[in-house]
This record gives sequence, structure tokens and C-alpha cells, in this order.
Amino acid sequence: MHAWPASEVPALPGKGRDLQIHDTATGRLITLDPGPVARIYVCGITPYDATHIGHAATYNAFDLVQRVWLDTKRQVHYVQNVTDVDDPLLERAIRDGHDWTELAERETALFREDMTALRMLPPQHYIGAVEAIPGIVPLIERLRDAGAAYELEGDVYFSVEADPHFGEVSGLDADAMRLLSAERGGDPDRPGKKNPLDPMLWMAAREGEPSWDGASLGRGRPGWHIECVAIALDHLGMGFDVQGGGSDLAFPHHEMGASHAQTLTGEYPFAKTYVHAGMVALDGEKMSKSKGNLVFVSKLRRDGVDPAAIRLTLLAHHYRADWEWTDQVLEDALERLGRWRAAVSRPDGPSADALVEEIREALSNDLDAPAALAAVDRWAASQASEGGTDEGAPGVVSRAVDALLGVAL
Ligand code: 5CA
Ligand code: ZN
Repeated sequence: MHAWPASEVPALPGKGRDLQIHDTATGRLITLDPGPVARIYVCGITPYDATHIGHAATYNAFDLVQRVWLDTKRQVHYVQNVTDVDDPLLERAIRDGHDWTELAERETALFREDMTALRMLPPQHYIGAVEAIPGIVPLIERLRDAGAAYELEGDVYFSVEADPHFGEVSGLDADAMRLLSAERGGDPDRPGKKNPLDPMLWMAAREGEPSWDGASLGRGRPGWHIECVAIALDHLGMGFDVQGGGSDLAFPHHEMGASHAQTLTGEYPFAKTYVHAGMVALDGEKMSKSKGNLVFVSKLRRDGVDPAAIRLTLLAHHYRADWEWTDQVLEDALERLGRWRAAVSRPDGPSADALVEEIREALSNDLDAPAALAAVDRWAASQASEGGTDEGAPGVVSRAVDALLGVAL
């Protein structure tokens, strides 16, 4: 699949700082030490509805990770998937009388437009589940042949017991895992499973549903976790720097993915850090396609809201916090954008050298975007009250805000 166009990232004077980030698996802040090419996998959308603010907030977090790395003069190898075949997508297509492939294509196209408008840097590899199927099938066969997967009425399940590290990503106990598994696409109550938590790797063809040739597995379609594992192993290999997504992916998705990959390769770990963004809510409940309490990025754009203000709304909340979208948080961002634009519209102003370092410091500290915004606020306030004689300082601020925060002033 093609991704979306990259907005330019201006180079800044000096060099950025190494990123310290919260790792779900250890519960600690980890100072990442990527090589010259940092490797990141971020779970993509299931395209059965338009991009909402919750998605945008999660992608904003991982866009910041990349911007910090680029500022340390590293290259970034970024991979993202599109879950373009899965139960919720097929259910929605049937409900609305649409062709599932058209629904997926339409919503993926809209996602690309939203990401472009928000200045999110594109992945180098943007891969759909359907196009990954030929690579997924042999992985499942290998797991089965190694005794780490078993068949149940034509479907194939992964045995969580095959991985001695199972449970280390989320750190949850068996009861909590069982509850979340039932909530998030698993089937812990299906009779005949070796362990209720075992996730499906291959689902045998169902009447009226799309299916693909699965070689010795028979016709069917892949499970959710193996999709991301196949794509990540193909394009990044083991031991990449960051596996990212919203906090609802820690279990089962990232837990199972790690176990699949570690069992397949015999290597550990799948990812060096597992990074999770908080959940955005609307009217007191997590924004979710299944509940329908959504604020769409495309709708805001159609209403004439400047995408830079949408981005500033996301940046005003720490990525790990759960927060609530309200009219007020958008109003605040619009007002801030106005102040910043006025401050950079003059030819000179207070020196920007300290500000660039403050933004770098804030982001390197577990992506503390709100602290970065506060630093820019202080510079803008000083510009508004006293001004300054540093020629070109407003230009430096514009470039820093663009390069490090993805906001075009
Ligand atoms: N296709 C899978 C990942 S392989 C999937 O979870 N798709 S999704 O469309 O449901 O979500 C895409 C990303 O947005 C995930 O990282 C998910 O954790 C995140 N996300 C979903 N809802 C919210 C929300 N309300 N707030 C923050 N992030 C969210
Ligand atoms: Zn995923």
C-alpha cells in the first residue's frame, strides 16, 4: 500500500537529546539507544470508520518519537499496518450493505488525508493485512510444526504456554487477561482450547466471508496478532526499538504479538520497548468506533478547523494521560495558535536559543509535549510584552515548532 506524503522536517541548529520513554513491560522510563537507524512499528487502523481524535492522539505520540530521533540526526525506519480484513470491518460492511474492500479503501484513503493534514510523518512501509497473507501463512505453519500451535475445528490457535516470556508485556494476572481477552477480540470461553487465553492464528473460511489460500492450513484468514508480527518481522526484524499503540493494545495484542515472534525466532525480545498512549474520551467514555461516540478529524477539517489547532489540542495533553475531548480544549488550542502566529510574524524578537533547548529537553523526557508548549507560550508572551532584537528568532521558533512538534505556524 502507499502511505501519504511527508511534510518537510526543517533542520535545527545543534543536536537533539536521546529519548527517555515509558516502557509498559518494565513499568520504567528507558533511555533508548537506537543505532543510526531507529526502528519503530506502530499499529495502524482498522479502516471501518473515519479517523477520530483518539487515533490522531495515538499517532501524534509516535510522530513525536520520530521527530526526536530525527533531531538526533538518526534515520527512522517506520512501519505501520492497516487491518484491512477483520471481524469488525466485515460486520460494519454487512450492516451498511457495503463491499468490505471498498469500505476499507475509502476509510484508509481518508486516514491518509487526515494524517497528511496533521503533518504526521508517514511510515516507509505501510502494509495491509490482506497483502501480508502470503507471508503470514508460512509463519503459522512453522508455529504449528514446532508444536506451538494447534487446530480446533479447522481453526488454528497459538499456545500461550509456548513462550516462557508470555505475560511480560502487560504484566497482568490471568483473571485480568481473561476479561480483556473477551473484550478485545479473543474467545476465552470457546470449548476445546488448551488455554482460554490462546489467540487465533488462522480462522478457517466461514460461509459468506472472504477467505484466502492458506496452503496446509486450508482456506481462511489470519488472526489479528500474527498480522502485525509478520509485517514487523518482514520489515524490521527482532529487537526493534519501539512497538507502539494505544493502551488498549497492551493486552492482548502486543502481549500475543511478542509471544508469537519470540516463539517463532527463539530470540528475545520482540521489541525493546512497548509504548502506549492514553485513551481519549468523549462524554465520559473512551472514544470508540464500536460505541460511536466519536469526533472525526475529517469532520473538524470540513468545518474549517485549522489542522494545526487540532494538532495543538493533542499536544496539550501528555501522551500517556487519558483525557476528554471538549469544545473548550479546541478553543484553547485555537487561541494558542493565534498567539504563536502573532509572535512569529515579526522579523525579530527575544532570542530563541534557550527555547529550542527547552523543547528538546521536554520531549526527551517521556515526550512531555505540554511542557514544550509551555516553553513556547513563555517565548510568545515575552515577544508580546517586550519584544526583542534578535533578528531571525521568530524564524527559528517557527522551524523548531514545525520540526519538533509538527505544527506549521
Ligand atoms: N488495527 C488495530 C491495530 S493492529 C487497531 O487497533 N485499530 S484501531 O483502528 O482500533 O485503532 C488504531 C489505533 O488507535 C490503536 O493504536 C488504538 O490503540 C488507538 N486508539 C483507538 N481508540 C483510541 C482512543 N479513544 N484514544 C486513543 N487511542 C485510541
Ligand atoms: Zn497491530
